[in-house]
Amino acid sequence: MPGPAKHATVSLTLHFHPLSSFCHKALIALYENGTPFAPQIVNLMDEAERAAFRRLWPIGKFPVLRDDARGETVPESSVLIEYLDRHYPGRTRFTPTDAEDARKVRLHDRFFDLYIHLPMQRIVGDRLRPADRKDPHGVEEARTQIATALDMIERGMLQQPWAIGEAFTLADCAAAPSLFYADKVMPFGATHPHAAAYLERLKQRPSYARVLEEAEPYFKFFPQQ
Ligand SMILES: N[C@@H](CCC(=O)N[C@@H](CS)C(=O)NCC(=O)O)C(=O)O
Repeated sequence: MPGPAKHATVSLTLHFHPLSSFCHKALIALYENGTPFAPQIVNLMDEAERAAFRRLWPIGKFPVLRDDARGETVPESSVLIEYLDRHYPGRTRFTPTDAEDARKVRLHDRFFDLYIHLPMQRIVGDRLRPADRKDPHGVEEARTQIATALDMIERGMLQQPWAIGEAFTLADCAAAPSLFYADKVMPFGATHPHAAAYLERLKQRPSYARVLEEAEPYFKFFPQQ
């Protein structure tokens, strides 16, 4: 189980699932700074758990962070990470204080979410559809989108370790799960060596290595085809 055991002083609860890519993004941020939190795995296949989760966040998508100390419910991975940075800061700062640097970080965060992560989800989602409800055109569009984005990453990662330079930021939290799962549906090691080396660095990062280790027992549920 990720995170420390729940005790009286832990005000943060993360509602998540270990296989969920957007939850990986939030977990990376929590593990980067050793932020104490109580992990709450949500099984969306269970009607009661799904209903309880939707009472917290009617959109029904995780991760969602509940902060009892501040009386806040914080959905949306990017917003959640900025919330942690503001109210529970640690050694790794996810959004730079300089406004121009922060703009670059947010642009890269949007880039990874919108042009790698969401199309990757679309491809995986199609694998879960019934045979007569497939969307080959949508999958083709998603593949083209990912290919374009990978070309951009390949050029961008020529000379720097992390998404916007020397510092690990929100953008890298977004990059890790999106590239990890994109590589599963559209392996890019042979075509995009710099993007692949970046993914390897992300996987070696202790925070993401821990997320992946904890997700390991669940990977058998990932649809391979
Ligand atoms: N924009 C959201 C996306 C979250 C999202 O898509 N979560 C997926 C798991 S990776 C989910 O909850 N899927 C369950 C569902 O849609 O029923 C974020 O950044 O947190």
